Amino acid sequence: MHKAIRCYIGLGSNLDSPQQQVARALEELATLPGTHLLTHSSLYRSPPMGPQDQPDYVNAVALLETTLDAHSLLDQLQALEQLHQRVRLERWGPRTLDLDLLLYGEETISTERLSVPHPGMHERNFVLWPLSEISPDLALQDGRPLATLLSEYPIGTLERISL
Ligand code: A4P
Ligand code: MG
Repeated sequence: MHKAIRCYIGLGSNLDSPQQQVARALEELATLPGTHLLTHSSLYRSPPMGPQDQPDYVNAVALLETTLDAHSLLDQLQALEQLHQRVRLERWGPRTLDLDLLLYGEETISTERLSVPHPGMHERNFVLWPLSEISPDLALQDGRPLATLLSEYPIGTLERISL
């Protein structure tokens, strides 16, 4: 048993009723072993980053407290993706559910399966803005305050759609 660690999960979906996929995934995160869902952001809609010939995304960020180690948590996240019948086709392509481990406590992790902090998180407004809703005072590992990143990656076409 590990001590409880706070971690942030980025959720994304752009297929098969994305809003429901994300809402359901939030409920499922709350049922993971050794894990509590502390809070989550609103849901946000945004145009796709990457290939443009795919539907808009719905994104959210959840804050968990878990006794799972980071790789066990990744196993659980991938099992949830499978539950949502995610099929991996192309990089940055459409998906029913994408669960990214954004931050795991203060840890920096670099293994074949896992890069934490998630490499793209600090330059994606669909991660930064939901994150700021639940943890406005957060600073990244390199010391940069979230508030600074928000000014660099403005809300733009990201649209808050529900609580
Ligand atoms: N992996 C390594 N580190 C992590 C981590 N911190 N969290 C590995 C989760 N997984 C991590 O992931 C590939 C491998 O990354 C996994 O097997 C895991 O071992 P994947 O999700 O199957 O691959 P992918 O989704 O095709 O690539 P990637 O880079 O994860 O895509 P992203 O970065 O998730 O981007 N536009 C909008 N508006 N909103 C979105 O949410 N998402 C994407 C996908 C593209 N465009 C988007 C959005
Ligand atoms: Mg991913």
